[in-house]
Amino acid sequence: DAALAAAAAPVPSDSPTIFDKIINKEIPSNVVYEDDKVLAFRDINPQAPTHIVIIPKVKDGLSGLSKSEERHCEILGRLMYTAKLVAKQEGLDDGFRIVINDGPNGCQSVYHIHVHLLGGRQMNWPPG
Ligand code: DGP
Repeated sequence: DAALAAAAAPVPSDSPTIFDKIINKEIPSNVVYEDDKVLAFRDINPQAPTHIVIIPKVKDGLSGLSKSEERHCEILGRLMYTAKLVAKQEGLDDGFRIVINDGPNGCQSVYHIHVHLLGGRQMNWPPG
């Protein structure tokens, strides 16, 4: 029936996510950087002493990096550059790591593109 079909349907990748609520301040977050294009806030489940999530305020189809198109190059660069700004702001002068998880194999859980900024401890390679 219709309800069952709806339940079984895959979530459209451009559906709103929890990050829209964070952008709209409908749910609180610990914002460390914000401008007209991007928002950076502390991860709710930190994997390092510093763990910040950096997102575009407008998703524009970017549920994940795998959905990016050439028009997204500017915002993708902005996300990277913001990681550098926030790393400096957080005093990560001995280095840091940025991560973009994509899709099920990448362990992506929120389908609104985001860059993880991790620092404050020695990172390992290869990552898990
Ligand atoms: P990923 O697994 O790459 O999709 O990362 C999503 C991250 O978002 C994950 O590390 C936890 C974080 N996160 C999810 N929900 C919330 C939230 O409501 N608040 C904050 N601050 N972080 C969240």
